[in-house]
Amino acid sequence: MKYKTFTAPTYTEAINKIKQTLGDDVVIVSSREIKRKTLSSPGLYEIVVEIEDDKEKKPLKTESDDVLLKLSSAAKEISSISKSSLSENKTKDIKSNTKNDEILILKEEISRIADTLKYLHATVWDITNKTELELPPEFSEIYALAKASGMSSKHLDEIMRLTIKYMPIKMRKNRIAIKRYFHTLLKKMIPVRIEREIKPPHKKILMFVGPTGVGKTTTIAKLAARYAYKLSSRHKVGIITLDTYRIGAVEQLMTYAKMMRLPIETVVDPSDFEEALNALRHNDYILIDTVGSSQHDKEKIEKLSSFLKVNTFAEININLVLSAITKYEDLIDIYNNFSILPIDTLIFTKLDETRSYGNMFSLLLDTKKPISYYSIGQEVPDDLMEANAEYLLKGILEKEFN
Ligand SMILES: Nc1nc2c(ncn2[C@@H]2O[C@H](COP(=O)(O)OP(=O)(O)O)[C@@H](O)[C@H]2O)c(=O)[nH]1
Ligand SMILES: [Mg+2]
Repeated sequence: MKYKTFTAPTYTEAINKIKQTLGDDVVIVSSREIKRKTLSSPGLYEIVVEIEDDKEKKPLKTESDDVLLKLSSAAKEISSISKSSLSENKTKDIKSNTKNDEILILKEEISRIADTLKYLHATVWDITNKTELELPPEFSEIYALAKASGMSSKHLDEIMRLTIKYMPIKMRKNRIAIKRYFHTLLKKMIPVRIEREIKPPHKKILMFVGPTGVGKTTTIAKLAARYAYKLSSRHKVGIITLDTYRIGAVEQLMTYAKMMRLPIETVVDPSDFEEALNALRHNDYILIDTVGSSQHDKEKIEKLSSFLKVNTFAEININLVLSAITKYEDLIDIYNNFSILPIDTLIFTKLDETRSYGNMFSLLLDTKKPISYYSIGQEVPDDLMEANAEYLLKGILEKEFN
């Protein structure tokens, strides 16, 4: 233990000096007035404090100090554990039973510390967004995985907070139980729209909207094939394309329609649209492709809403198509801009191009809209699957999947 002397004209000033240099947590050994203040000269106070050897070098505590401190104390723990296990090896007269027990305890302890280090490693890179969330080490692997999956920090922290609050204490020490708990919790949070095959005379009109290039046209081709040929019973499927702006867009869908021998109508304005719907009214499913638009192109999105005002024989179901490789903030931006249309369902595409699905999970949590399908590749018609929560969870909680 070392001592340090502080002097100042008053007792309060001396204390302030100590606080500034060493912080609040100091032990005062002695204090005395060396020189009394007079009219012509200031006084002099002396305070002696006890200091730890390395305390003086770190007067101001920052968040990164905090993380590093935790890191170093975890490292200290590791070294003391390995030391004690070494000295244990040297002691020959310990009963083997006790030894095995102790080794088990040590193993558990080391894995707990490894967890802490993993978590700290994840947070060191994230100091600017660091929250006050105190995370038990057993949660660190899940936290790091979910964070890396692109889930929003807001959601992740809240889920962690609630879990820590409500999870039974006994369960918290078991990492497998924690993982299972999370799996079940997140699964419950994912809204899925189960595919229901329609039965005549019911009809379904599905419109697909979303940014350019996400895979609307490809998904429509896959769905047309699915409804017409792949479900338990075959359905009559018609296609309408409103995507007449982009060169090649109509041809793309025309080619698919021709191959599948499905009727297709092209439409420019709302009055054509009503006609096209009527022309295809004998179909069970009518799939409508739209012009892709940037989420900032309000005019094009508003034009789409004018198509929704026409009279139809069945409600038009709006599917917002989004790509899995879009980050959460952009997904939200896209959703908000398209939400001038009455969005019913979400479809995610390009799940084959990433292994991080947390962004989609967060969007679902924010919008509460159900997902209906995943597009998992470019192959028409095969690379399409019905949405399910398990599939999304792989890209959030499974290390091997990433
Ligand atoms: N890897 C991958 N590519 C896809 C998927 N869906 C569509 N694509 C590709 O994305 C590109 C744009 O698709 P398109 O259907 O024309 O997009 P649209 O502008 O939204 O109609 C094409 O090259 C598609 O083959 C998918 O699930 N995975
Ligand atoms: Mg298209």
